[in-house]
Amino acid sequence: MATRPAHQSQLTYRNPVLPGVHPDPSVVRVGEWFYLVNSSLEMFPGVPLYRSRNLVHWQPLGHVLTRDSQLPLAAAGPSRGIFAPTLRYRAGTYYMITTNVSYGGTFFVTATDPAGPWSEPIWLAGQDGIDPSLFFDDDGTVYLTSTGAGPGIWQSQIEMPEGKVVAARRLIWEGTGGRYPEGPHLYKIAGRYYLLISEGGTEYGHMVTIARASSPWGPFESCPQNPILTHRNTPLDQPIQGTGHADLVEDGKGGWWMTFHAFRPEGGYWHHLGRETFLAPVRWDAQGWPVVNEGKPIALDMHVDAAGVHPAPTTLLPPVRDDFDAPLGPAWNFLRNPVRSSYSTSERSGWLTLHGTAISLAEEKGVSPPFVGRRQEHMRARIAARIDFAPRREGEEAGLVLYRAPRHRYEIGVRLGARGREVFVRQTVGAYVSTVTASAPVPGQDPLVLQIDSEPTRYTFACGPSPDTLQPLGAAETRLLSTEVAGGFIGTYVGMYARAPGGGATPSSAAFDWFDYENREPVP
Ligand code: 6LW
Repeated sequence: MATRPAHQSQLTYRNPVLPGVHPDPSVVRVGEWFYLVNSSLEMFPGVPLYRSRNLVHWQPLGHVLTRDSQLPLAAAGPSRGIFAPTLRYRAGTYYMITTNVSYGGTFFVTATDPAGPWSEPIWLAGQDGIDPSLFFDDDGTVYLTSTGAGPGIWQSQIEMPEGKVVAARRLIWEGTGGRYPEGPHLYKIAGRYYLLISEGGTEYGHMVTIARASSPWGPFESCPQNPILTHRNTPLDQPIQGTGHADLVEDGKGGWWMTFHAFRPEGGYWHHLGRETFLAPVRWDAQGWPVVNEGKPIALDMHVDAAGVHPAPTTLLPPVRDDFDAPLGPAWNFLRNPVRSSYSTSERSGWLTLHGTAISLAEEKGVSPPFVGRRQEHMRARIAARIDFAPRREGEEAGLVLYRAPRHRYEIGVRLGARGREVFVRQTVGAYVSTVTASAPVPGQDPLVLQIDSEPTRYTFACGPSPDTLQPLGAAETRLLSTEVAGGFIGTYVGMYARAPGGGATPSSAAFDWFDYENREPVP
């Protein structure tokens, strides 16, 4: 059993280590690098991939699923598509296994360089269930562990490279009695097989439990301290809730760590940024069971003994402004499979051009509206864009959107009103309410700056000819974009959109000069 070396040092870091919607993290170490993936649901490209030298500062490497052939999302409604992935490495090959719950089910892809290219999917027909994980035993045997035919954790033995099933699936552990045993990962640690899972559902009752056995098939003995991580009984003023869906990693220097997701409610039982990736230290006790964060609740500001990681920051803060001088970087996502002809960074050099179509943000599936967005990662942020848009027809509009779901979104956009061009704020909350809550004339054709100021419980909107001449356009509640209101598994995105419902004539296109995303969290 690995123990911490005596020469420990203090590591101070801030949770979440990947803020904004980064659910179901899975982590692997290869040499000096850690790699981490998350679920991406209905967003394209799929499965964001990060690397780090210290588990705290993560650098985006792009996405695992970058081609339509790997990621058919047409049928993916809100919060469907790609569920929890697992990332593993074996003998020069990286494996990412996940489930497209909207098409095809469970599949894996491989790469020799995690930055890609990744292979075409190898579909595992008949492997129903979610949250697949791979474990490569020392003798080369490959186990596929997931949810399955009934409650509990199921496992089969497969053979690479094609994932052929060589030992049929069977139930290996039912968990400790919590609902939805899921998110399993099997490890061999100090000669024993450990099965880490989550139970209780991905809400306030979420928890992480563990069991061990001398064989990968069990019988599994539950850890007497289960759940080894949960915030289900912490007071609501505890800023972190819903801790679950974990993975374990050894840092190469004797230290162990757990990545998991959790969420941060604001103003009551509401969280609008989705499930975010957190990090906690793990110690093994004298009986060989893992102790997460010394059994204490997880904090936003962590102070831990850490010999194995380098506390010095290794990543630079991403720039505030995207000038669209280059093709869109890895922060940007589309809804389902994008219609490529709707987007261009070359048509007008230094601008992002969006060609509106009849497809609106209200569409649930089957089509992809012109939308390009990024995660809202911070409770406090300034989001702004300079837009050149002179609509010629009624119904055409373009602007910024806070997008949580087709029926849960706020737009600050530009359109033709009864008396000419106007800027408006529209709040869509549920199936029956979609209201313009503010509008103001913006005559002429000059470019405009649209801005959203985000605070923990409120967004405020503003518009003007330049960033220092903005006029307010009212406010909206963050909680109406929360998981508790909107449902689903994703978090809030902020992006640019365009719409042009009229068929036939060439629609007015919208061009964005720049997009700012400025983190305004207080510096600790
Ligand atoms: C994921 C499941 C879960 O597959 O949420 O928190 C699902 N747990 O394990 C989708 O993100």
